[in-house]
Amino acid sequence: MKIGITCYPTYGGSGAVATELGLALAQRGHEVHFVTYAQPFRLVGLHERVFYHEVEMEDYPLFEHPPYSLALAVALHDAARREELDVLHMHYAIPHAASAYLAKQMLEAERDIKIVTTLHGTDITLVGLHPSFRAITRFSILQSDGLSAVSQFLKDETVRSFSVPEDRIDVIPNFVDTEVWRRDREPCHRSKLAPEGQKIVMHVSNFRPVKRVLDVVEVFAKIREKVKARLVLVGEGPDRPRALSRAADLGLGDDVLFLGRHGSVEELLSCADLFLLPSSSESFGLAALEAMACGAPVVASNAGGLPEVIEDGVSGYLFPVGAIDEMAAAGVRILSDDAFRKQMSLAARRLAVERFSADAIVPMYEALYERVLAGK
Ligand code: GMT
Repeated sequence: MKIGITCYPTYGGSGAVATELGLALAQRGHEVHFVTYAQPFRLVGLHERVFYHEVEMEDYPLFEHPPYSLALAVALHDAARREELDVLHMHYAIPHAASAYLAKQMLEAERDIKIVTTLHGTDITLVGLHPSFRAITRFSILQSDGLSAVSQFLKDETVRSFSVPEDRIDVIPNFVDTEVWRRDREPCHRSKLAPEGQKIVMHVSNFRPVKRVLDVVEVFAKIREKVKARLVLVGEGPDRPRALSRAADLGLGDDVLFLGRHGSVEELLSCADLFLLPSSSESFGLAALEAMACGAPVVASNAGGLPEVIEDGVSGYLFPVGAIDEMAAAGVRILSDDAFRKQMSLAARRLAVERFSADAIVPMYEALYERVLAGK
């Protein structure tokens, strides 16, 4: 098959999954064309059957808000015609599904190109619900030939909030490359991250309010009262200054390390002893899955699709949003008992490999493409 993929190319789980999917599909013999405004951040190196088309934007003084959705529609239309694409696979509904719909209409006289849209999270639970987007989000979802959601939670939310018929949405969970995301990779940064042999607590996100990074700092402060540990924060975003200042107020000093954005998160996660994800909402929690694949137990909130990823008491612990004391107590339990931590680490890795490997998940997308191409 020839597949066009559009995603947000900068940091973020949906762009990461879309890129990993494209690479995995190319490895399985398909031709993949990324159509995005910048090179997807996980698309590094040269890969057979993988191509990148940049969306060109005209910078015209009249455009206070340049119409990216239209430029994307044209780029999708052009790529589809030139490369004879079979399927346009849109990751994150807004505005990608609407742009793909326009491209499909522009091509209509020649042929019927199929659109698959994967719903990722706030396109359904937050942004898509805003009155300025709701109608177009629903319309473009319903116009897609195939739909997938990354968790049952997200499917249910889409059915509830947008009245999309249940049988129109497949649940296809996110996946990880378990060869890349694994424990004890070389180079291992343990000695740099925790030079005095401290336990390593990690959090990776885009530091948006939904991630509750202040809770990460509060939980860590309580853990540190009982266990010699360091908190490694990876990523960048609006709540970073608040987290920094809270860490300073709590007197955490050098025990909190802000690394900012990092190109090889797998190298860092492979030496994490505990991962924290206390988000207020999370349709899936790709970062938690990546941590599990790296053998890090996860303490997270019992929100959204996280219970579909983390098995409570097996690969980590789940608590109500904001339950800082309980999260800290679970963290202390994991970090202060080596045998118990090892057991949880192995279970986390096993779950990631058994349920969320590329081999388990990519065929589900292939089946979805085949179904829409067959007009079913
Ligand atoms: O929807 C978003 O907030 C952005 C999106 C992203 O690009 O990071 O995150 C969502 O998609 C990820 C990949 O499927 C999921 O792992 C995240 O849980 C989800 N974020 C939220 O639901 C808040």
